Amino acid sequence: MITLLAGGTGSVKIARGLSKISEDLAIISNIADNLWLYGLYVCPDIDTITYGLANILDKERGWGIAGDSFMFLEQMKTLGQENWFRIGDRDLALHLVRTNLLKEGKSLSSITEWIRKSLSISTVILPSSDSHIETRIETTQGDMHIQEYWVKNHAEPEIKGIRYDGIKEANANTKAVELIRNSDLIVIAPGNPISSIGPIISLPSIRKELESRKRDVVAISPIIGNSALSGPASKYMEAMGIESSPYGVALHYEDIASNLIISEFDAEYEKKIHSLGIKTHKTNIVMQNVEDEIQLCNYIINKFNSA
Ligand code: FO1
Repeated sequence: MITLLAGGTGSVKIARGLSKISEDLAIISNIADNLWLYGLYVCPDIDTITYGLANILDKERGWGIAGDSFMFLEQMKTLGQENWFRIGDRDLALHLVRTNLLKEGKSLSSITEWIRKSLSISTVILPSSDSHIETRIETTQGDMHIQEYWVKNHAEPEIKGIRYDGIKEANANTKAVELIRNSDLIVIAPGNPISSIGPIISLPSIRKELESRKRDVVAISPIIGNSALSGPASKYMEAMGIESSPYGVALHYEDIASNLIISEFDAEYEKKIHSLGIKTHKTNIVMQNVEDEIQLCNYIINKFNSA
């Protein structure tokens, strides 16, 4: 059994690849980029993984449904509403259903389970917590929700700090903790270490379980050289005082992972990473097509899940 810790756009390729190879895969999904919009509860990372596994994801954008239209959003603009966060017409259905079920008192995890079954997804998708946790970016232009920083403000304001509001009060999903305890292999997706994986591994019971399973935890670097494979990972890492490099990634996961998969071009970082007690494994980590996804996933399974 394999458990994957995942964000959204940076994690969906490995999620899709592993789901094709392993019938016994479960995904623990980040929830700290969730937001309330127009009275709807939107869960971008859960939805990106859901659409990716249902084969309806817009692969070019990395979020939303392929071929979706945005007429609802145009009408919202006509009605004087902000429209910087692009909810598609078909995507809207999921947010409506989820919000209604939440209002009926259902938990986010039971709703996510119901949705993935409705879309005939065999891989289990588990929110890391049923509580609301929110990544806030403190900038020179004020304190804002991560989506406001990334989508509305195009990651332009200077970052002063990043925090996860609600993390202290939140309980980790007990099923997620059990999954980590019982899996043969735990994979950390090449998602953003601060905004995607950070809020999952900062939940104390998940962190504790990962620490005790460290030997079976393998992380995939989202950084090659000093650059992120996608999104603002470098920016957030530097803002948190973490070097943007495979070594910085290793430092961030030092307590919870014993293996790090890095690019074949990053041999220069190996010695420093080994000094942390983390083994390195070099292969192609750029997934440009389905073949690349399968290649990386086969590499992981053959190397770490042969037991
Ligand atoms: N990302 C954008 O850059 N612009 C958008 O307008 C946008 C809309 C959106 C709608 C639904 C959804 O599930 C995701 C969406 N995303 C959008 C992606 C999202 O902002 C981030 O990429 C993830 O939250 C990163 O973890």
